[in-house]
Amino acid sequence: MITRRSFVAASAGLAMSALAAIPGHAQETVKVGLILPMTGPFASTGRQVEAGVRTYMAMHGDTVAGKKIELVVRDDASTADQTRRIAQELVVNEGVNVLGGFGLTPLALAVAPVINQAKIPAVVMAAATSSITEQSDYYVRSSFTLPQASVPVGTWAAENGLKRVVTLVSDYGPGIDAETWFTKEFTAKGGEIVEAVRVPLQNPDFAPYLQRVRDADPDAIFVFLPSGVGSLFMKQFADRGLAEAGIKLIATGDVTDDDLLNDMGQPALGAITGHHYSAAHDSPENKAYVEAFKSAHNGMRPNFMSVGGYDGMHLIYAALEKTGGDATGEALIEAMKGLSWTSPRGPITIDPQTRDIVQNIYMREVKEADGELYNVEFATYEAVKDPAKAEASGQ
Ligand code: VNL
Repeated sequence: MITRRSFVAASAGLAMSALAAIPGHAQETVKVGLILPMTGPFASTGRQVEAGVRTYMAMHGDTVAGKKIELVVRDDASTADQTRRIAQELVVNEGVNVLGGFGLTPLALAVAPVINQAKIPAVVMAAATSSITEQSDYYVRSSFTLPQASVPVGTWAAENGLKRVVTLVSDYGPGIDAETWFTKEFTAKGGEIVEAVRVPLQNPDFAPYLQRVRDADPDAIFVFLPSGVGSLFMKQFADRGLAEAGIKLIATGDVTDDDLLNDMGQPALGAITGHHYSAAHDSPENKAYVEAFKSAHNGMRPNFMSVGGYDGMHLIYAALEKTGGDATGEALIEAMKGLSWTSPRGPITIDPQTRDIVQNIYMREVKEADGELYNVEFATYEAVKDPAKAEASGQ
């Protein structure tokens, strides 16, 4: 006997399965949840990543494989507890298909339990400690790693007459990575580390450390500081007279961040850095990117964080195209592995084994052109894999 209640239940079930049978119907929209520091000391990173993502969507539209891409942006104020809480909320209440963003390493690491449970990809667009992508099979990276950027600086330093170097890094994941991998490469090629200084991530005062560096009288100082902190360092570097003392500044490009470089002024001139992106990179893809980015963002200059956002969005679009619009987590993460494309930074690939990015690292010098400061590229190390993982997998 068919009761009214069971009839209603049966037709509701039928309606549900009928909907599911229409290809893509229940999934017309693919939701991308971006979690970024939009306030606090690392707000410039949030602003740049979001602007890179939005520039990608402005240049490539908001429909992929028949799906409309919807962006949800949330501020975690650089607090890992918030990152995790927001990730949970985005998965449960918003039903996001992909997470992205993550301005600093501890913020990226905070979402591992969430993505493991939800089985959805987290595109690491900014954070850059090598080991992040090893903490879950659902991480994939569009930024860079510190070992990847630091080894070429070590090679360059050893091959260009620098013998005695002091290292100075922020005392957390990416800083330790930078110190470890620069040192490994530089000492293997005959260089000597005179002193290794680690400064706190929060509110660093460089003056006392810089006095010590000056006293040690090295040929150069190798520096890693997260994006946003370089201006203060540059000012104290100049105030302490290190350049006049003949101490050369070498660094990863985080220190001469394109967003802040013009404000650093004269003291930054001549700094030698290794990195994956410069606003001055000479390619048609980059010219188009810089122009679109600036015109949509009041003339703001894109930095390396912005291309992490831009390419992270490309990764999501290209994966959706490859799956024919299937936005389930497993399908997307599988589709992301091995993708290659030409970014504004140059050619890049997602290593299918590690889900980490393989890219060129450029050596650059800060120079003045048309009244502005730029990181001008002068040498290229091609298709650099994250060296920390190449070693782990015996490559
Ligand atoms: C990190 C690495 C953050 C490089 C950065 O800027 C950076 C990180 C905020 O992994 O925490 O430039």
